[in-house]
Amino acid sequence: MKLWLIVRLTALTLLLSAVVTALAQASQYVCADGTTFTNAVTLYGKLEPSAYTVTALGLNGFDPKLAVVDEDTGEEYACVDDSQSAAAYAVTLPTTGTMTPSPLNAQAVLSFKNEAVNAVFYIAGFADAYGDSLLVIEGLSISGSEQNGGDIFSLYVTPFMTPSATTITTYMIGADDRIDPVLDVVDAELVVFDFGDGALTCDDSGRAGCYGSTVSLLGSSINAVSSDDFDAYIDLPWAVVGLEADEDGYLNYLFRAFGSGGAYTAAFHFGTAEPVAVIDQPSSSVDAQAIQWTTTARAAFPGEPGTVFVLSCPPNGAASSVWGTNVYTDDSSICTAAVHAGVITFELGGLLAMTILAGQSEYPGSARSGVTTSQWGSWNRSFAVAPISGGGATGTTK
Ligand SMILES: [Ca+2]
Ligand SMILES: [Ca+2]
Repeated sequence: MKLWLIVRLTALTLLLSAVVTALAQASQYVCADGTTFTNAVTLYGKLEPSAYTVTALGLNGFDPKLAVVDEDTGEEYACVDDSQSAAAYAVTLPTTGTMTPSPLNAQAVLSFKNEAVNAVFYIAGFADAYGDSLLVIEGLSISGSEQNGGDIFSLYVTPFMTPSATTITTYMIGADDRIDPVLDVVDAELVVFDFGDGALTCDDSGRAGCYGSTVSLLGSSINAVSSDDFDAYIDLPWAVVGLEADEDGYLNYLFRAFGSGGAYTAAFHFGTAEPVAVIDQPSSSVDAQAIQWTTTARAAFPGEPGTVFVLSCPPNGAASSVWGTNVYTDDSSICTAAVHAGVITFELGGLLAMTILAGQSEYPGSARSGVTTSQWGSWNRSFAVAPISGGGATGTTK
């Protein structure tokens, strides 16, 4: 298990020389029948010999499709869009509410008889649409005590997930009377992350010992499985996702249990949205608008969410106030936020692409690239920044 994870992380370092491009390429898959997954959300996990049911459900009308592929051999186990078998699938979870049964759900039944499989799960929208979905894997189990490890699933965080208003929430629901689930977000050494606002672990949601703000899962359910208040979930703020993903691009979840283990269901709730602009052209040909280090989006750049501005910060800048991480309040200094995001430097300034985004419910602060940003609660408009090739000292991705 641990070895497999290290292999995964090692493979990723090969991609880091061209982060944005590599991420975009890695999120695509074409099925044997020609079905194309563009801007797919990708999940990796090891499946022991057993039977599994994998279901991708859409929220708010999102129409998901699902492919499951063998990471080692490339064998395609499933490529499905609308599955009659999942049309009546019922889910009630804190972050999804009670989901409306839908014939648009995609479902694959898998069976591995002899040896474990390193599976890759691709989830994308019909006609490349963006939206919210829930991926459910039934048939999983933990054997032995927690000291004997657990199951690792790695979610690949792609650029088009970052601007989504939906946080990434992962559930571990006990499927028998024995198991007491425990869920962690870990690094390559299986050490639980802690960015200073609490370890990324959850034993029983709604109680102390569970990261962030959660409620009990008693009353929740997935398909035929009713949840109880020993079950766990972790709802990650975007800032935490960004901090972790900057290091390796993956969110690595460790599903484990206290005591003797047992059967469980894993579920991942995530959303996708239009990517933050990455403009690929020489800096000399970019028509950028010059701004100052104190300039804010609120004061200088009206526009609807999705509007992109190409801007230029002068050299020898000084920090001004910024709230948030990756996604910033619109009254933050644009240039300072770009330094924090690693797009430009104070010394050299440089070019950046700013995308206006919708309001967020939370803007966590963090210290990065010599800039410490502040935390803020709900704010009605925000922005993200992205590099322009050739534009800044540290923003170049080529
Ligand atoms: Ca579908
Ligand atoms: Ca528990």
